[in-house]
Amino acid sequence: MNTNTSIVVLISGNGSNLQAILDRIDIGNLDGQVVAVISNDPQAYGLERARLAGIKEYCLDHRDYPSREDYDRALMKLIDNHDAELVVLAGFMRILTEGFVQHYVGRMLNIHPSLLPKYKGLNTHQRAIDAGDKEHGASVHFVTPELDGGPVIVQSKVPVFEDDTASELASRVQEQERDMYPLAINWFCQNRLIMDNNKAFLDGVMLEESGYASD
Ligand code: NHR
Ligand code: GAR
Repeated sequence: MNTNTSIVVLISGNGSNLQAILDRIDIGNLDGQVVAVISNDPQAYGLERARLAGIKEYCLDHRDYPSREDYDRALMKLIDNHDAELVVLAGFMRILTEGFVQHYVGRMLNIHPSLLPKYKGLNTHQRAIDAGDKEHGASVHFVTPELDGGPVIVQSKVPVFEDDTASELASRVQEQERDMYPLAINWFCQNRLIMDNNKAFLDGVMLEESGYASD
């Protein structure tokens, strides 16, 4: 069943996750439509990707707003103008205020480049290398007011090699992201994925701390 969920994607940079989502929709493997792409950074290449795909793209530069509250209010208005049913953070680099998050709670997802609960926040690849971790990865989670603290939906692991640089490790992680994010988004669009009581449920089954089918 094609539910054709309306999705707004928030980006700050390259937009390779955005591209993976658009590609998956194109080939008919994701039951949603991206109705708008919004970046906080005018330089974001992801805006060009949206343009090329014929999707409405907006830049809402946080530097034009006096406070986070003002910025988030404008962002919320823009998103709600598109009747978004799902908000997808795809490399979005601004922390969102509690009021904003509450407005979308249960219908906002993020992909974070670490095996949560490890390495919340920024610079995750270097932190995994510095800690001598043998494995690293990415997590898709529901966004809650606690930064990178919402319930995990799915994780994917990659090995860390001894001579890895942060950018080599980031590329390995991003290869996994391209598959796992569209997968989780599709679950949401098919009404199979919900958040209740700060827990994620897939097909009515509560997901464990590390998400779906992780080892
Ligand atoms: N907001 C809330 N309330 N909860 C989450 O879980 C969020 C969120 C906003 C963004 C993505 C997150 C990530 O996956 C995300 C999750 C930005 C920062 C950050 O420190 C941290 C985590 C994430 C995104 N941003 C700086 C800030 O002052 C700016 C950094 C920059 O511009 O380079 O907002 O990692
Ligand atoms: C991705 O690796 C994503 O996990 C990470 O940024 C990259 C964005 O790539 N997200 C964060 O660090 C969020 N703070 P993309 O712009 O090519 O999708």
